[in-house]
Amino acid sequence: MQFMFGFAFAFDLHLNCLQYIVVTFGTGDLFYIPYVVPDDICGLTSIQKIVGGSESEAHAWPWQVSLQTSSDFHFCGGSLINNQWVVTAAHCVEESETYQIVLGEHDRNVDHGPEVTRTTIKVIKHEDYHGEAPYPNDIALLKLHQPVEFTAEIYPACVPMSDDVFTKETECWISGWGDTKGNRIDIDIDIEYLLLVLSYILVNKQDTGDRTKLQEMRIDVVDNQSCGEKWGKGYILDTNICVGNGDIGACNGDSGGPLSCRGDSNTWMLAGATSWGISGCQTAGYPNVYTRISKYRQWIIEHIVAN
Ligand SMILES: [Ca+2]
Repeated sequence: MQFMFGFAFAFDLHLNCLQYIVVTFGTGDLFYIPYVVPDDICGLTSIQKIVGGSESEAHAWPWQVSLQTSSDFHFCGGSLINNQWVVTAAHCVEESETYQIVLGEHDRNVDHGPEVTRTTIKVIKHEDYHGEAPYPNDIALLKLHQPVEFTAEIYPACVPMSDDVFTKETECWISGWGDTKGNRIDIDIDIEYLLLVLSYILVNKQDTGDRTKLQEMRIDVVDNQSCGEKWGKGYILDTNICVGNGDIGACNGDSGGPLSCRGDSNTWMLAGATSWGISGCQTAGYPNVYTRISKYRQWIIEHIVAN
């Protein structure tokens, strides 16, 4: 098997053909482009999960990234899905902007060594994202200026198959650095979302945890019908996945950051990207709403291949 680019990995042998796009050139030679989403190289973490924790053990979620402005201002989370692409929420980013992506991070105030910083060379917001409730298609892809090497601290989440389902029996966790959601203020956003962001800030200010370190929380998936009944007609789309009950715990996840759920093969799937929730975040009865990544698998693959 021949690889076009220099960043083929030793473990490529384990890939199945789904991870390759076979392209032909004028000579008729076949080349294999490294995977688009590496279904066999994803979703592993060396940290065993303990229910009830709040600060995550360092690097428990090695796909978790921090989105920052060029002045190191953290404003959203995201998830690594292969060696050069990150999934986040569309409401976090603008296509005209360049962002810093910090991978391998845990404590944002301490340089541990595994942190890697990349800048974005492409920001792709979903074409049909609308910045007003219910924020449909709240997903974006970020291309890093250089691929990253996978390590114990930097590793992609699995992108779920289109028909993968996650239920309240699934073990799911949210994670994020929750203290900095207000940084979107200097970026062009609509007032409704701004209010949502402010509500997150208020909640997080009441949190006594150390918000410079990655926080995590075990959380239950709520089925879409129940979630829709709680929110009211039209709010919950089949491209959403709901978690929790809308109280303070569900605010732990940064916007754009991962909802990680344990898959059948015990690897962690990127079930969702944090999208929106109840203003104030403390009103029980209103689950938090995430972008359901399984519904965007094809969109993700198509845009990575084209870019
Ligand atoms: Ca650090």
